[in-house]
Amino acid sequence: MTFLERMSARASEIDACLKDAVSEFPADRIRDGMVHALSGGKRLRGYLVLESAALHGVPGESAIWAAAAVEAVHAYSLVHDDLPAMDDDDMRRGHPTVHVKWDEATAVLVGDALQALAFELVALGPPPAEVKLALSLSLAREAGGRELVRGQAMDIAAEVADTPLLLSEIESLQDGKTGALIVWSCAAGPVLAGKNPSGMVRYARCLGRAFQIADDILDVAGDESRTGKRLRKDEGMGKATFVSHLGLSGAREKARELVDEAMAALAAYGDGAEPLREAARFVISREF
Ligand code: GRG
Repeated sequence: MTFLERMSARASEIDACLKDAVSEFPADRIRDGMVHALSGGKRLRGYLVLESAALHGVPGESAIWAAAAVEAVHAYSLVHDDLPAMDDDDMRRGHPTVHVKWDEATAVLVGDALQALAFELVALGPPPAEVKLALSLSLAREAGGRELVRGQAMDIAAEVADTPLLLSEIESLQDGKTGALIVWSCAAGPVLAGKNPSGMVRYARCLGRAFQIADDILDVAGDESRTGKRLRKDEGMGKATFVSHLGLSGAREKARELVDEAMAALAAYGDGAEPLREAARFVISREF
């Protein structure tokens, strides 16, 4: 099976879990918006949950809830990021964004509902209560004002800053905006297994940074029909990125170094970590 086939098989499992969860909501426009926002996407974060879980001997039926949960948080963050008050995008995953298809109030509420759904999913899963508590606490920390929201706020502030951000500030911004959910996803496997997550966290930090650099490169050199979202926006919006700092070839080189570091973090895990190695190769070669 190729990596893309494996990621797509994992995506089908995650989609089934999300579909079941959302089908229990009242049939209204918020539910329609949730279904819309959850449709499509690579499910890379959910894939990382399921593969880090498999690597630690956790069965798929225990890990699927966490995989669906992180995809619900990710979908919420995209809906809110697309709002006119943030990145102001009209296309996501090849379809109109939620506020374009409905309106801004609906998009705010759909995002709110998706974020709450994530914690419901973690709580509903079969793992022992203390494991679910650890997952909820870490998800609240990664998705909240310490990480994801902090990174997004820095990203918005950088657009109007008088001086360009330092490279270390760009890293901090991106570790929050992009890295936090990737770190949570990779740590979920060892947390579910009651093991130490530090090796997975090391891998995830490098993967998250490489993933974001690839995203910045796609903004400059990608194809909208492949990414399903608008490109060539970063420069006009004054975004602080690795490409704005290092140029295209410098950013590509940096992404390759990060993937090497991610691979080194997996060295102790043996052959079972191959699906995670493939994810690292994918993040910098991807066209979507
Ligand atoms: C609103 C608190 C808040 C945060 C928003 C999602 C986000 C943070 C910003 C979107 C812009 C951006 C470049 C985010 C970095 C993460 C990223 C590259 C998201 C897209 O992830 P993919 O490519 O998307 O995995 P799919 O659609 O495949 O799930």
